Amino acid sequence: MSKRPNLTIEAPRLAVRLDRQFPHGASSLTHSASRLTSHASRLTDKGFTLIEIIVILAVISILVAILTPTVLKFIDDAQRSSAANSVQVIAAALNDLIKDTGKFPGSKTSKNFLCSKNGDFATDSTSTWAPDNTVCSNLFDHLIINDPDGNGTPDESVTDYRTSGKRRYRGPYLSSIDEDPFGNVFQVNVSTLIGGDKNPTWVISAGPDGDFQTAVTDKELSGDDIGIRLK
Ligand SMILES: [Ca+2]
Ligand SMILES: [Ca+2]
Repeated sequence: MSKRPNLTIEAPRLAVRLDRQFPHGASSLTHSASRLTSHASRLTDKGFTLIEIIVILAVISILVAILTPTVLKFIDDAQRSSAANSVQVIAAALNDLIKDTGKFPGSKTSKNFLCSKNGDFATDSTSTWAPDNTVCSNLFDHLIINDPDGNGTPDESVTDYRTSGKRRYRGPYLSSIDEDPFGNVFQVNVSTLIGGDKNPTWVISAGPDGDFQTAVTDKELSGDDIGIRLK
């Protein structure tokens, strides 16, 4: 059986505790209410800031979703434009080399292709391009230094382009040759310049997809390949 509280004794005790809690009566209660309101206001402020952040993040996400395709297309266009410019520059330099020396680069090397020094070898759906350096003479050795035999000794009178006479090597024809903008080597099917070969001679990049769709014997470009014909 529970013990009932003695109200006669508890009432004065409660009065004493209230006096201790609110010693200034109504003014103290008003002050306490004000503090509660302030605290609530701060909480509201924090909640509003959070909402603002969420809204900003949502706006940023929408902008990224809208702008990303545009930016990617801009980058792709810039890379394709760079590759198109590079094949033209390499082709012009090869024409200058041929005009100066009176020699086709293919006649100065036993390899069927010229390839830029840096970069990976693109995959090749046509199976007609150089798969690796074993069949590539370095464009660097023709257009930047006079060492088409690639033995590391430029300007050799017999194996390299002539260095004297009216028809002689007047390079360098370029300051540098990098890989294409997609990380692969530029290729030139240079053997087609000699021996009355009827096939076209391409200076070519495999393009953004890193795969050749244009065969060595094709007269027109295919896929996203980027190239220019020397003949
Ligand atoms: Ca040499
Ligand atoms: Ca391609």
